[in-house]
Amino acid sequence: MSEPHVPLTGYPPVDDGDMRRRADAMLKVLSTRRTVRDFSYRAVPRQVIETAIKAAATAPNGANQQPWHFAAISNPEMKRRIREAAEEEERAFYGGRASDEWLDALAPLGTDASKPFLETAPWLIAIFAEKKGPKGEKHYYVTESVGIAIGMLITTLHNAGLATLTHTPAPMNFLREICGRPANEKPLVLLVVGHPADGATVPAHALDKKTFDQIAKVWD
Ligand code: IYR
Repeated sequence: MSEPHVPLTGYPPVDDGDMRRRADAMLKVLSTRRTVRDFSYRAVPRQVIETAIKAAATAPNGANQQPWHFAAISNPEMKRRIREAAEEEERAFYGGRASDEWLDALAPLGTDASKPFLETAPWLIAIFAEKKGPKGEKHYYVTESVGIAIGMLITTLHNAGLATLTHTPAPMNFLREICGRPANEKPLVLLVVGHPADGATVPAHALDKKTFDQIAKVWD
């Protein structure tokens, strides 16, 4: 027997013209998103971060298990510990762990093991994926679900006027310890959030986007 259902709400009729205008407007907003690595010290209200996390948690996910945890950190001592641990991993990465092919692919970004933004930016959001439930229950499509939620988090923060960086020091198990998370959770992304520094730049190659025809084919 199926579970109880309730009527669908939240989809008032929209005509094709409005639909097109709304899609165009969203594309315009998202087209200005850049991955930022130079952050300002300017504070960001806690409430904006909490709202963005609530928006992320509306994401579609496997069997409604909501297999995520968001650890939002503005505490300077925690940020310092995260920077220290991340830079240690990054020194190993840039100092030999990464293949030459990988380092060649990263060269246009100009990144290195130094991660000052982990202390400069007002907020770090560590996103954890609950690989299994707290009692070992099986979870489904965990990486997909949490990945979609992270996309919605970035979209909400960008739409609010904030810059983000998806930072993935590997391995980043230190985040589990610093944030006090249990062993069934795996850190997936460390999202750096704040305002860009005055005069921040981005790599020119980040502006090279594949054309629509390179990424899509439409049958109608
Ligand atoms: N985690 C390293 C390396 C790095 C890897 C990829 I793939 C990037 O798109 C960017 C950086 C770092 O953060 O420097």
